[in-house]
Amino acid sequence: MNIMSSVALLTGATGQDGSYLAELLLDKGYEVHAIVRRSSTPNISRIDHILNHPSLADSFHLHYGDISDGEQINKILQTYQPDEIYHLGAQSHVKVSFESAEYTGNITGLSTTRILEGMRNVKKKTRMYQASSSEMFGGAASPQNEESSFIPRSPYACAKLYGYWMVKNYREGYNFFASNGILFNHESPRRGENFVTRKITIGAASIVAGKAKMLALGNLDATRDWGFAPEYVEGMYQILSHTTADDFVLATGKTHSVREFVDEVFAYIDLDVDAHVTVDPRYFRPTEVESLLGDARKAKGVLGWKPRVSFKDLVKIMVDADMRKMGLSVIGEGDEILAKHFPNKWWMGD
Ligand code: NAP
Ligand code: G4F
Repeated sequence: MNIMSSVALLTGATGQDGSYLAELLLDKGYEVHAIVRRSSTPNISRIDHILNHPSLADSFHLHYGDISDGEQINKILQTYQPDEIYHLGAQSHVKVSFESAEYTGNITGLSTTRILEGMRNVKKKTRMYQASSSEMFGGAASPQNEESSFIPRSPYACAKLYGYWMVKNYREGYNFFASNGILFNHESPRRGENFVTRKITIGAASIVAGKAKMLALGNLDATRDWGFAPEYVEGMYQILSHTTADDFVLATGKTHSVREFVDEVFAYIDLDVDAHVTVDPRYFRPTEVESLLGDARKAKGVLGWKPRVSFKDLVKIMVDADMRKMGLSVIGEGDEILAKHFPNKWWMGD
């Protein structure tokens, strides 16, 4: 353990964003601690490569814990006294939140209070990042920025809004350095398989591989502001490195429908959408967020944060990765985009 390193504590390190963020912080020389829940099947596939890395593994420490367990969070905070906490752990699936509303409130909402309360017992001035979400805007008019109304349209969005306000309250009430990153959708080859972008890229690759014939989706008309996840974790780091605690929207400023995402994926690998895509009402939500479009001018102006990967680029990166994972030959434009925008790529592999 290097005594001079800054210490970061992550929740959600086994997820898409947490795995990229762990790599980013380790690359910057941090000692990284992660709270990981015990599961009967392995849940560390996204961070396995870090745990086996010859030079990074020694600075990366996993601790069993659940973000429903305030006592364990307290213990870990007391023991490791982190300089920075990135609270990314959540039940993060919007559709699931309608089926598990109370659970989502507990995990996605109340966990933020557990972290903030734990911080009251830490002696040093710890900085805390809260993974807030564009879902909180819900039905608000586009484009959405830090001044927009919040009109949450799911139990998930309500839980995230609770966490958002707790962060603001502790910042004002206790002078905490606690910041909300209000992130619009961001995707990658590590995206969970039941979010729509990844479901589409895996679905298309499975059709090419002859493993599936059809891809069933829900609402194709919803639009989202989709960016590339590694750029968004860079933004998280910049938010906590800023001189003052504040709230920032991170987004690309472009919105596209689910249908456009399908069209782009299928065109890239020369598949016929009509022959393979169906709509199944099982995937509809009781209340839908029809359109999200972010205005990230504040993050650009104050932090200098600006995403480089376009919608079309994102599609190619994700399709190439899923084709490769299925042992298929790849077109390779995604690899070229990564090489162009990230010549000194700090994350490892897909
Ligand atoms: P993700 O891939 O679903 O990861 C969620 C993480 O939370 C996983 O590591 C998961 O662990 C962990 N977790 C869930 N329940 C837990 C519990 N009870 N105790 C401990 N850990 C638990 O999510 P993501 O896409 O990386 O997103 C990261 C955060 O940003 C989330 O809070 C999400 O709501 C928020 N967000 C995401 C986006 C986006 O577009 N990706 C946009 C805005 C905000 P397991 O691996 O064990 O399941
Ligand atoms: O990919 P999604 O499930 O993402 P959603 O609901 O926008 O939430 C994601 O982004 C939020 C940020 O805005 C995060 F806070 C949250 O944690 C998560 O990462 O759905 C996107 C859209 C929706 O309109 C949905 O109705 O795609 C539509 N959709 C259409 N067919 C589908 C499907 N979504 C899923 N998951 N599966 C489908 O088959």
